[in-house]
Amino acid sequence: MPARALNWALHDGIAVVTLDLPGEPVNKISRAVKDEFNATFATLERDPAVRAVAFFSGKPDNFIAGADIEEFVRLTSAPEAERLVADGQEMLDRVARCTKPVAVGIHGACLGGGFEFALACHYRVATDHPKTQLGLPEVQLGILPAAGGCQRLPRLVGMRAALDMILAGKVEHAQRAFRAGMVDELVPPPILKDVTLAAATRMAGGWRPRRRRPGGVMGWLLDGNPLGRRLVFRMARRQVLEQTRGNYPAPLAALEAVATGLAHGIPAGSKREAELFGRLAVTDVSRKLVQIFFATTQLKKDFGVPDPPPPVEVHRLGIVGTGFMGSGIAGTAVTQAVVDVRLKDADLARVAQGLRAAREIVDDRLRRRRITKHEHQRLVALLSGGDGYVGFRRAELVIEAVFEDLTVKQRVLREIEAVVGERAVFASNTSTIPITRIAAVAARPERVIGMHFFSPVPRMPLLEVIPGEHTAPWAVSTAVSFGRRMGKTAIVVRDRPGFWINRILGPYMNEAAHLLLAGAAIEEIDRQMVRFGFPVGPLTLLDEVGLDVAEKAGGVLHAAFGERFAPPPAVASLVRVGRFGRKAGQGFYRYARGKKGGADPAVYELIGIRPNGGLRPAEILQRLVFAMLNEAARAVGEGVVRSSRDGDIGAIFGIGFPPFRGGPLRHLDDLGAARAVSELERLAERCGPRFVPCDVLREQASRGTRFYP
Ligand code: 3H9
Repeated sequence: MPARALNWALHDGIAVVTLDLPGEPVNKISRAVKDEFNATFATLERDPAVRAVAFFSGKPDNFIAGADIEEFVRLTSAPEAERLVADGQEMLDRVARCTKPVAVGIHGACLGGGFEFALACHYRVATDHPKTQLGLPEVQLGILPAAGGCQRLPRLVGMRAALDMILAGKVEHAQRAFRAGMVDELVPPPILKDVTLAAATRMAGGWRPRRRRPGGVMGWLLDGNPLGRRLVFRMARRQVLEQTRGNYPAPLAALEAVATGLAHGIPAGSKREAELFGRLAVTDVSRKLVQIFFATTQLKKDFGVPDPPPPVEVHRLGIVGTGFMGSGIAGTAVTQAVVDVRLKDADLARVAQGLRAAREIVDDRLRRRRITKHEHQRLVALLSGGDGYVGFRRAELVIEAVFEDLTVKQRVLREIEAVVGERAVFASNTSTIPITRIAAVAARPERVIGMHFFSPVPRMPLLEVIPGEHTAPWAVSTAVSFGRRMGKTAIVVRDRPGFWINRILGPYMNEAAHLLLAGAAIEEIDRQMVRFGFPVGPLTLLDEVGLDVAEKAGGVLHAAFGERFAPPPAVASLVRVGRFGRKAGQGFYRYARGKKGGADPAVYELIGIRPNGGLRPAEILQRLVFAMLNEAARAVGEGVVRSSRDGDIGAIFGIGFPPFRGGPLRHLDDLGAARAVSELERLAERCGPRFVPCDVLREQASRGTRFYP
C-alpha cells in the first residue's frame, strides 16, 4: 500500500484533515490523490462525530500546486483528458456539496486545481506570508481552469475580476486575493490553524459567512445582466485576440467556459469546461508550454557545473557603473535579493542619477502594492553609493556594468581586485566580450565570470552566466545562485563571442537590415515577426536595444565569425546621424515623450532606398526565421549552450522567441532537419552564402537525428 496523502483526526467535533503527498516537495492532485479525497470526504460525511472539516497542507511552504501536470503529458486523446477533468470536477463538487461545512487554511502556493479546491470549500483563511499566492495559471500551460474555476471564481468575486485572473493566468499575493474577496480572512501564519478551526466550529454551529455582492453598482450593471455580460465578453475577447494574436487558444476557451456557466448554470458551464480542457490538453501549444514549465523547473536546480560546490552567500553587492544597466541591477538586487548594494561611478552626479534610477525600481514595487511602506523604507536604505570604492571591501560579489570596451573593463577589474576581499567574485555584465579576455589581466582569474543581464533588468527574466577558461566552479554556482535570488532564470553558456543570445540575434538583426535594403518596409518586416509570435519585430527591438549598442556588438561578432556576420550598411548610416533608437527619440521609428510612433520615412532616405513592396511576406518571414535557426543550430554544435533545453529557454526568456513554438531548437525539430537544410540551401542560392546550412543541421538531416530525443 502506498503511504497515504490525506490524514485526519478529530478535535472537538472538527475533522482536521491534512494533505501531505509523501516523497514530493509539493502537494499536487493526481488520480490517486483524487481517489483518497473521495474516500476521505465520504467517510467524513458518514461519520456522525464529525460536525465540520478544517483542511490544511502538511507541506511547510506549499498548499496545493494544482493538478499533477505530469499526468497531462501522458494523455493521448481529448476524451481521455475530458474524463480526467470530469473526475476532478466530481471530486470538488463533492466537497462543495458536503453536508458538513469545510473551512480551509491556506499557507504557500495555492494554484490551479489547488485554488479550485479552496473555492469549493465553504470558508477560506489565508496567511499574509509572501509565499502564500493564489491563482489560476492554467492558461500559461495552454489549458483552462477546469475543476470549476471558471464557474466558482466569477460567482465569488464578480465576472470582471475573475476574467482578469483567468485570462492572464495570474497569480496574486494573499493580500490582493483577500482584497478581491477570494479569501475570507487574512492572518499571520502562527494563528492560521486556530482561526480556521474557529471558523469550522462556528459553521458547525450553523453560522454562515455573509459576503458582499462583488463589484458594486458597476458590477451589477456589467456582471449582473445578460446585456452587460455580453459587452464585457466582447471587450475581453477583443483584448485576448490582441494579446495572443490567435496563437494561444486557451484564454478564448476559458472565456467561453465562463460565459456558458453564467448563461446556463454551473452544470452546463462545467461540462463545457471539461470538453474544452479535453481539446486543449492534447494540442501542440499546450504540450510546448508544459515542456517549458518542466524545463524552467529543472533549471531552478541546475547550477551549470557538475557536482556544484556550495555558492558563496552574497550579503553585500558592489556595482561599478551606474548607467541604465548598473542601476537596473542595483534596484532589482535590492528588491528581489534584499542585499546591501553599493554603487560606484566616476563622479557623484552619475552616482546620484544611478541611485535615483535604482530607487525608482523600489518605488515601483510600492506603487504596485507589492511591498508595504515599511518594506519600501527598509529596501531603499540598502542602497548607497560613492565615487570611490569605499564599502566594496566586504562585498562578496561585484558586478561591473561599465562601457562595453575591453580596456575599460580590464581597468575596472584591476581596481576591484585591489580593494575586495579574497573570496569576492568579479562579474562582468558584458554582452559580447569574451570573459577569458577580460580575465587575462586578473590576479585571480578563477574569480572572474560573466553575468549578462538583459535590458530592462527588472523586467527581463533571463541571465546568461559565462565562466571564463579559468573560472572556478564555486564562482559559477555563486553567480547562478545570486541570479536566481534576483528572480532570474539563469543559463550557463560557453565563453564564445556573443554568448548564446547575441549570437543568435546577430544574423537575425542583420537579415532585417538586408531586407530593408532589398526594399521591404519597416513595419512589414516587424509585422511578419510579430505574426510569427515574437512580442516585437527586429527593427523595434533594435530601437529598444539601441542601434549604437547593436552596431558595437555586431562588430565583435563580425570580427570573430567573419563574413557570415558582415553587417549591411543600413544600421551604420543611421548611427552616424545619431539615430540610436528609442533613447535618442528616433531610430527606425519616431518616439515622442517616450511613446513609440510610426515608422520614420526619413530612414529610407538616409539609407538610400525606397520600399518597393517586392518581397512577399512569406519570404520576409522565412529569411528572418532561418537566419536565427541556422545560427542557433551552429552554436549548439560549438557547445555554446549546455543543452537544447538551455538554448530554448534562453531564447524564449531572453528575446521572446514564441513560447508556443517551444524555442528555436524545438522548432527546428518540428520542421525536421531535412526540410531546414533544403530551405536554407534555396535561401543561400537566392540571397548569398550567409544562409549555407550549418554542419549540425546537415548531419542531423543525413542521420535522421534531432535536438531532442
Ligand atoms: C491544473 O491545476 C488544472 C486544473 O484546473 C484542472 C484539473 C482537473 N504538477 O517549482 P518547484 C513539481 S494545472 C506536477 O521547483 P517552487 C516540479 O516539477 C496546474 N509537478 O518548487 C518540481 O519537481 P521536481 C496549475 C509539479 O517551490 C517540484 O514540484 N498549477 C507541479 O520553486 C518542485 O517545484 C501550476 O501551474 C504540478 N502542478 O515552486 C503551478 N507543481 O522536484 C505549477 C510543481 O521533480 N507549479 N511540481 O523537479 C509552480 O508554479 C511551482 O512549482 C510552485 C512551487 C510555485 C508550486
